[in-house]
Amino acid sequence: MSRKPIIAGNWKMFKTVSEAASFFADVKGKAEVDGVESVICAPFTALPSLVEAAKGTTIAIGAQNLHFEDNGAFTGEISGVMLKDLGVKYVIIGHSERRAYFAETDEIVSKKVHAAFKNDLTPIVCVGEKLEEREAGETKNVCSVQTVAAFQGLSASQAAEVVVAYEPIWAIGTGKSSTSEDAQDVIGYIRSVIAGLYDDATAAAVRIQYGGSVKPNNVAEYMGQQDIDGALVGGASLEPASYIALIEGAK
Ligand code: G2H
Repeated sequence: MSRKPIIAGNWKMFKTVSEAASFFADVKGKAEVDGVESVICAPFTALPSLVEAAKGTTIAIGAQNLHFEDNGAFTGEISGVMLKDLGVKYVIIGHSERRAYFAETDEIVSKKVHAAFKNDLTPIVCVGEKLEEREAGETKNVCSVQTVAAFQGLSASQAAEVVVAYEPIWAIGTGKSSTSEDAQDVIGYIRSVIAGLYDDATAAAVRIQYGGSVKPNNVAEYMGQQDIDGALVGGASLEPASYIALIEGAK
């Protein structure tokens, strides 16, 4: 089963509309290479203009969150219906920053994954262990629990479309990255968990990214591992030259 590599920039809470436009103008035509899917996950405010700018390019635009209801009295929230209407293709769900700072539980993550599919959005579901969990030898157990919850109630055809991002929390924005061998070990295990939930063919179709201090100079090393299909990248996705280098490095 050949899986198309996917590099997704997670801009987090960075870039105004004009900064996003300037970035896109710089990467257009350059962060587009055969055989690698290029995704920019931007703040909500920048999504309409980015979707417009990305028309006719191979760069997909993603959001970083959604509410699990389609609409309602949820002040400040954005729904899958609204993202679909904009033309957004991907949505990050369950990033560790949302789990830590916004009390997102596995149950909420599952509801959001269903809301994404209901609105034709492809979820990029984040899983990963805290430092103390790693030190306690709980990495695989934590990733298994989070993965099982995220796939809860999905059909095999939906499951095959999910993008999983394995992000060890201690490696996020710290400059400390997991070795590619360690990342492969956990990601291979996550794939085996998905095989247990469905079957080998479904698990073989799921794209699993590594995330956590990925840079242009280490992306190829991760991509060289058999189960690693791309990267979810924060800091190094914010500068055009760096983002282009990440896409080039994933070829
Ligand atoms: C992890 C990652 C992007 P960074 O959060 O999801 O950020 O690449 O800055 O570690």
